[in-house]
Amino acid sequence: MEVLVYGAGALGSLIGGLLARAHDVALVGRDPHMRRIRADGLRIDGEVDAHVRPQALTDGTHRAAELALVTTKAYDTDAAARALATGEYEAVCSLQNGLTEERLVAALDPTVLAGTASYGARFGEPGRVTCTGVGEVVVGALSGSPDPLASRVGAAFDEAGIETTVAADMPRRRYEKLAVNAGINGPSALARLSNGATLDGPGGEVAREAAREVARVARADGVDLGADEAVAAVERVAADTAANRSSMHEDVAAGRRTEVDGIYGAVTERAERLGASAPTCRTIASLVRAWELGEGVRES
Ligand code: KPL
Repeated sequence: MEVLVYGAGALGSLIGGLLARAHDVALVGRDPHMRRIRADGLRIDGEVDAHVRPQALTDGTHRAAELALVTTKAYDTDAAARALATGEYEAVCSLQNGLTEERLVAALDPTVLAGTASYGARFGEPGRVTCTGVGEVVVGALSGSPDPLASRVGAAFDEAGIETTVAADMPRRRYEKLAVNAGINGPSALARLSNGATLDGPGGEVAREAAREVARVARADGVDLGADEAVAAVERVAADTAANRSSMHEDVAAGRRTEVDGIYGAVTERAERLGASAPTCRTIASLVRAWELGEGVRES
């Protein structure tokens, strides 16, 4: 399959690199990472060892492929959609944090699939990415109905050695992933703790409450996600990635803008629209935004 991976951060580089073991992959990212991949290929180390040679591009406009995978930070979704709108794809699939798919649907003609990836990835140096945890990918239609395109994408991932589930319950899985991100990312970034230590310490109750709030918003949106299920998902992911730092913790440690709007903004906007309350998520969002303002990586 021809795949364009839009966003060559840690996860995009890892998934793109794994797919390149079996498919014709073009990665879109920034220099010097792209320049190094063009010169020496992409090296994957850690729990997977591979050296692959995907095409490395710094411009994703006017391309064609069967599948475009969107792996940018949530705040770069609109820019990704503008670039992808100039190309030709049969399907577009998001593997991002936050509920970004609706923004892709609004801007693009091809079918937009929802996806989640539970792989751990850390960006090392240009041309190299470390796999800190082998996970799985889940893809499916946004509507939650069985979808032949999702099955083709799932088969292509499997062919590349990536364990993949083609799910017919993506609406619930998207909210469950949002609960995991809302539970772990903000508290771990604010406390500067690993995922496991975040849940084990005083931040654990904040994390669990944030997850319960996401489950409440999901139910207000007609999606059957119980509070206990959401908390169990947070606890499971925190245990599976106990030694890892969340992506928001990495962003804060590096003095970078975070995905606060993509994750907590999505929860609080939906909560407001659907008449559900999410005060813990709102508080976490305010604290992270206050940090971003103080750091000068946010305008207002
Ligand atoms: O997706 C993640 C992230 O760090 O953004 C989790 C699941 C919380 C793993 O750390």
